[in-house]
Amino acid sequence: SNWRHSRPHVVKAWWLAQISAMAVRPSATMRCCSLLAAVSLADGLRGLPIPAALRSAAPVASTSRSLRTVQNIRRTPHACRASPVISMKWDVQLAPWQLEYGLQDPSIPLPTGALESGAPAPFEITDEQRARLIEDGVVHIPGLLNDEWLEYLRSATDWQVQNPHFWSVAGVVSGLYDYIQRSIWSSNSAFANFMYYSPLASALAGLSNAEELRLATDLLMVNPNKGFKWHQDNQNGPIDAFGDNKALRWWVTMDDTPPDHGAPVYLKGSHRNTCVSPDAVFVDLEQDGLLQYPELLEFRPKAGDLIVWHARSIHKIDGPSSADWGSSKRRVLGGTVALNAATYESMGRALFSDMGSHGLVDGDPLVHPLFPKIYPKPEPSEMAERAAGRCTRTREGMTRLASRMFESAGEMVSWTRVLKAKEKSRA
Ligand SMILES: O=C(O)CCC(=O)C(=O)O
Repeated sequence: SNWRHSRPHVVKAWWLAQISAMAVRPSATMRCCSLLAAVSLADGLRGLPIPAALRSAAPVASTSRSLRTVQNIRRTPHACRASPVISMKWDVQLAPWQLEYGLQDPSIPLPTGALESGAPAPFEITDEQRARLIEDGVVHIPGLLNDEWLEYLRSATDWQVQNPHFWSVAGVVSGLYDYIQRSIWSSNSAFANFMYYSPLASALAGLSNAEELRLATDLLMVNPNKGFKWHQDNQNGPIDAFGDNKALRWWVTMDDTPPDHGAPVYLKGSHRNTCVSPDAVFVDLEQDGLLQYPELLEFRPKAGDLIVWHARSIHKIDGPSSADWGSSKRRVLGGTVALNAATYESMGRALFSDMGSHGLVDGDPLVHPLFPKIYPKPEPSEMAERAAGRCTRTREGMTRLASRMFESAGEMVSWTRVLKAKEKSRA
């Protein structure tokens, strides 16, 4: 029984050691990349279906208040802030022999009629909602998912957590989330079907008046233990997501927001800022000139709600003060869609959703099964590529990512040197 208790910690320590080795030794990194590529190509074990989770829908609320109020709240001392212990409370099994490496199919039945329609379910967007997105840079759409779709997405998520994929390891080991996995549409057919048939794509098209949408990236995020401080989004896939009318960020929650944490908060109008560098992720409101956007939009979405925003909108989510969601759940599927005739624009960036082989170069039309069309309807040939396991990470794609990460690490080092030299000369 001692082993049973200590096993998760041993496995976690083992993965941490692997990841640290990758970070500090370039040669080891390259070796790991080859290993990761090899296992990503392997067609692994299949998982088994798990019964659906329970649903609880509730009414909607969102509030707007001033930055000053929220800054005061943030300054309130938190109980137990020190040394939070992240438990593997969902008992995510990360032992290498318990992971899935290839395609996964939980065989969860789709809501009635979804498959037959061959297209996303309809969803009406109002003029007021469209105007809010343009004006504020963010909009809350209550009730995107009906009971059937909500239960479907919850079942898919719970199944995924109980059948973790190899690609979730780094995120789960970090403890930032209880479970986190990017490009989940490509490995798990339940999430692919959600993208093809749920009302999500119709809502996004309605908000942007787009005629065509492609999925540029997605991310399953379960329980953000430490929250996510003020930031803009720059992992949007190989597209120009900061451009005008080029992309939309989206976020569908499967759980009600708790009363005192977990609420997405946005700086109203901050999508128009010109002071935050496109490379930045986290921002400092004062130093980055963002106090000119003093109005906060704080949303308290309910299960099944959607939030949509511009990638430049500055936002955050505060985790619980204990940095641990305990037994409660906060399951979210989020991502970015490219609008209309988008082009492939990697711009030399290290992009976590661009780890496959596609032959596209900057400026090419973004037409490839790795960035699947989801509106007005999915493309059967692209769906077949995914189902055959060919929308996956490859050695070429991972080497591309690794080399770009090294390049940006090199840039960062030389930039820090320049900064230090400047500071010295000033002193
Ligand atoms: O929901 C979360 O955990 C973080 C969401 C977020 O800030 C984002 O997707 O940019």
